[in-house]
Amino acid sequence: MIDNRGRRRLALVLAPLLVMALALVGEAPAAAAPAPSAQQRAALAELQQRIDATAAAADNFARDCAAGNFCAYDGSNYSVLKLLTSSYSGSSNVDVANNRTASAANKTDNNWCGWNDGTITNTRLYNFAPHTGVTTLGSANDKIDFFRARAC
Ligand SMILES: [Ca+2]
Ligand SMILES: [Ca+2]
Repeated sequence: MIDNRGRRRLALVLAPLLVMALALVGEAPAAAAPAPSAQQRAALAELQQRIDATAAAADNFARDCAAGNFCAYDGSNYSVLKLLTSSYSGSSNVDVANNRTASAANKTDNNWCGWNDGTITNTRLYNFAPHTGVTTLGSANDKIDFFRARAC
């Protein structure tokens, strides 16, 4: 998985290469564009490799949870039984089987939060940041009763 801090670090690494790639594109006149040098081609190939590796890393968890979805699992490490697959981004609660979620993958651009349905007041148990996975919920294990997306 790749968290937001990892994304920022990656962005710092990729930014100079992106600037170089844009400069190469910008410098090339439309009519008499010289062929890129071997050095330029190598730089672009390296940039493409890093972009591909980033995309692969971002999807390298909970492989049965497709991009754009939030998925909740009965077992740790996205295992046993997938309890929920949802691309919902509205403001209503998203129900899930009570007291079973042990891990979850948030492959959406929104925050998702897991809530406990209390007798008098509901309690927010866990916040799932966008594009992160949680392999084990710790003290929130087997307690979540519903989720909320976005402003949760
Ligand atoms: Ca469980
Ligand atoms: Ca509960």
